[in-house]
Amino acid sequence: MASEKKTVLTAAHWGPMLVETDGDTVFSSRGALATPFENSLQTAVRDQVHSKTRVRFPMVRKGFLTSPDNPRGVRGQDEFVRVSWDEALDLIHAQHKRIRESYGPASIFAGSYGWRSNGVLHKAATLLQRYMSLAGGYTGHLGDYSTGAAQAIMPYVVGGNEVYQQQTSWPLVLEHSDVVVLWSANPLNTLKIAWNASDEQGIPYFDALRKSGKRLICIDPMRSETVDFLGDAAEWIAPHMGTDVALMLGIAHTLVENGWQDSDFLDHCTQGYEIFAAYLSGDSDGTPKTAEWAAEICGVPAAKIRELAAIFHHNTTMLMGGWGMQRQQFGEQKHWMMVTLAAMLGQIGTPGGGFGLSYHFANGGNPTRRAAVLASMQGSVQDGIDAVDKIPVARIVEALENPGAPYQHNGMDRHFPDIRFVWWAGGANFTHHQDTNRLIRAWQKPELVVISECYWTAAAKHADIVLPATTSFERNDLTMTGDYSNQHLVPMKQVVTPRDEARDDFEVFADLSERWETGGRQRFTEGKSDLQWLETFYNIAAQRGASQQVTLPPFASFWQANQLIEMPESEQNAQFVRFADFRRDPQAHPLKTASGKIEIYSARIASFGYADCPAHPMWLEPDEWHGNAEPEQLQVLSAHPAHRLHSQLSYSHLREQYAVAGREPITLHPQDAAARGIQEGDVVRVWNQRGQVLAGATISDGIRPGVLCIHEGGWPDLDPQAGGICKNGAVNVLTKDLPSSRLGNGCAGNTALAWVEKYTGPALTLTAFDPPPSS
Ligand SMILES: Nc1nc2c(c(=O)[nH]1)N[C@H]1C(S)=C(S)[C@@H](COP(=O)(O)OP(=O)(O)OC[C@H]3O[C@@H](n4cnc5c(=O)[nH]c(N)nc54)[C@H](O)[C@@H]3O)O[C@H]1N2
Ligand SMILES: Nc1nc2c(c(=O)[nH]1)N[C@H]1C(S)=C(S)[C@@H](COP(=O)(O)OP(=O)(O)OC[C@H]3O[C@@H](n4cnc5c(=O)[nH]c(N)nc54)[C@H](O)[C@@H]3O)O[C@H]1N2
Ligand SMILES: [Mo]
Repeated sequence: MASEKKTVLTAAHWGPMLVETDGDTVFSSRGALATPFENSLQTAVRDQVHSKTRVRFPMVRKGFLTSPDNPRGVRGQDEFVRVSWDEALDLIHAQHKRIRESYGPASIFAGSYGWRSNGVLHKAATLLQRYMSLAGGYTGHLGDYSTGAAQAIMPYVVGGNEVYQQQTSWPLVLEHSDVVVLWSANPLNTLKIAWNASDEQGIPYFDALRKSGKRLICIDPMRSETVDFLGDAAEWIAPHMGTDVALMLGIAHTLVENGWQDSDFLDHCTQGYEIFAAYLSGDSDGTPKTAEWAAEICGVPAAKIRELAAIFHHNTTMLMGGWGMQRQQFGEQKHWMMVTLAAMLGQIGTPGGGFGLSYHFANGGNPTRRAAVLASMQGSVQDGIDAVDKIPVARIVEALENPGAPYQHNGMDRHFPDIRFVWWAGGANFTHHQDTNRLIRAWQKPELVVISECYWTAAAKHADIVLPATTSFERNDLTMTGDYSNQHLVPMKQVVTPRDEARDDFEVFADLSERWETGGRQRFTEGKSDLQWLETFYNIAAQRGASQQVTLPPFASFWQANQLIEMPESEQNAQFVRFADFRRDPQAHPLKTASGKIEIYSARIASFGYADCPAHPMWLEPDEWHGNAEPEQLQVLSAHPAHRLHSQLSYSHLREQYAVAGREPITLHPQDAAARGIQEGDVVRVWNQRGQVLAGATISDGIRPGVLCIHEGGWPDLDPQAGGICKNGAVNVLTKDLPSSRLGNGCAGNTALAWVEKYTGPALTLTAFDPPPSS
């Protein structure tokens, strides 16, 4: 029941927020931390809670409900029928049991990748896996869509994944770096969020950089929001998409031409440079990787490439690598070559020099605090059975298509499981996966698809059973801010009562566990309510804090107070330099690589014999790129969006800030637009052999000619009556579903070509955010 207005403190991936509510209706929301840089995502709580796109009741696809053992109809084209929670859970339980007993635990895919909502208790996929561990195991996933290539290659090269590790601290970068290069990174967008809640310190550091007078260079086919933010302080260099390895090789070759490579560092701290050097000079393959050679491939003039080599060599240079360029075919080569270039410059392990792969994500480089760090819910119950098999996360469609087939992953011979039951909770796989039409075909194969969702996403519309989930504003939780900094501990108190029949994933899986003979609610919940779990996680934080001289108040008074706790700074951590010990004494502080050194050549990788991931960084021509485009084809860039997190918040008022002609915007260079008779605001059709979408034209010289950008995260809205065209502009309808390589099997969403024309067909009404037909 509505009562007095109050302000509740909570948090999302996009930071701590204050929400105005009467306990039933959300009126407004805003950031809770003092920062001069407004984060648009923080204004959408009202829409998140009250959206017409919410799933209101448990729903079952009609053709499934009529005969659950032998379903009729086509997923995605059927009506839905409202059922009670008990009916829905009984139905799931009976089918789950049948499938598990017939085909075993590996036939149940609960890998369920996705960004869910932030919080240490209500972790949707983790709770799903906890239930499945109690039921006897499941197939899980390996890696992620974000850094599938980089996180696979980096352990061979530098002994850790680098992408999720703390960076040389920002105060040192601001003090010591002369040159900062943002290579395929757009922090102004990507720092709006973190895996936990954002600590919101990242953009102020980039602001300080902008005002520092240092030389700033952005290498990106698109003039990103970051380039605009840095303004005159930065130079924008726009290579063809997917050609960064060639560009880096051209720089590396110039270093050698001038005798600028740091032989001392290469001798002491790296392994296999000579083999790479023979490739660089052309001794091993007959092609010297000169600046001129590189210019031909990447489209950056040779003189500029030589200039970059000189700038990097003569200055303390920090190469900040983002991840868009590794979400590509041969993505592994990108950061391997970047580390190789940094090694040749010889500045790795110095304050302000070297490379960093997480300055653009979760505010890497914001120094780690002395902190009381929260514990969080685990994905298995005591004596449960965890994942019995795992598939590389972005190979899900290949797995559905080829049950039992052999495949290679990171040096391992593996076989795809025979998946019969898919449950997704907390992910939007119909927007996040490549080649949507191929996904839709493969998606017909399982016997049962269950989706737990707050909203009618395309995945929900293609399910058999849809369970309405609460948003994080309808339940109690806790979070830290800063994936690296641990800057704050934040209460996430329930803001409003759950809408309609939405329930917490936690309660749903507890109820299903009660139906399982090995389970019982008791085994799933360990006899604890939500608040008792939160108190447990908080008390573990208090113990962890005690060892760092951080004292927390008792849980009850903390929970009552509706205030966040800021952790004290650590002077020592503010001086953190990545690889400093290794640089000082590589013998005493070896890296966790095969040789203990930075591997520019990897004997392990050589032993795998992968043509798509050779044993040292190498330029390889992608299947689809500028160099083999058919006439009129453009390269498809699917960068991460400014005003949402992937598909999350797509339905909110923030859409007004970017939608063009009511659809996802497509950025085209004036030359490419003019050649096609396209004007600002036109509806255009974008297509290739895999599918077609409508999008709204934005014409800008802020993109390299020959490249189009449609941001990832648009909701698919395929119209079977109109040739299957996507009316909203979901970019993954166009992208190719191929692995980065057999090493990482990462997402390669940024490797694709497509044609564009002005759309002249009948007007098609957007239905992406409408619930499906139901009875
Ligand atoms: N072409 C192309 N494709 C890409 C990318 C790209 O660059 N280009 N980027 C890739 C990357 S890096 C990533 S990380 C993925 C992102 O893919 P996802 O992480 O799958 O994307 P989200 O939109 O964040 O999906 C989260 C879903 O969880 C739901 N949800 C939120 N809270 C809860 C909850 O409490 N319970 C339940 N049951 N559900 C909840 C939301 O409504 C939403 O639908 O996309 C990938 N796809
Ligand atoms: N606001 C917001 N923030 C987010 C997200 C979001 O959806 N919205 N997603 C979060 C997640 S899960 C992740 S993984 C990170 C993603 O972080 P990133 O992967 O770094 O983000 P992207 O936008 O995919 O790519 C960064 C930049 O690389 C450029 N780029 C693409 N291809 C190439 C290329 O071939 N060469 C070069 N030089 N540049 C290229 C793009 O134009 C873009 O400006 O962001 C996180 N932060
Ligand atoms: Mo990601």
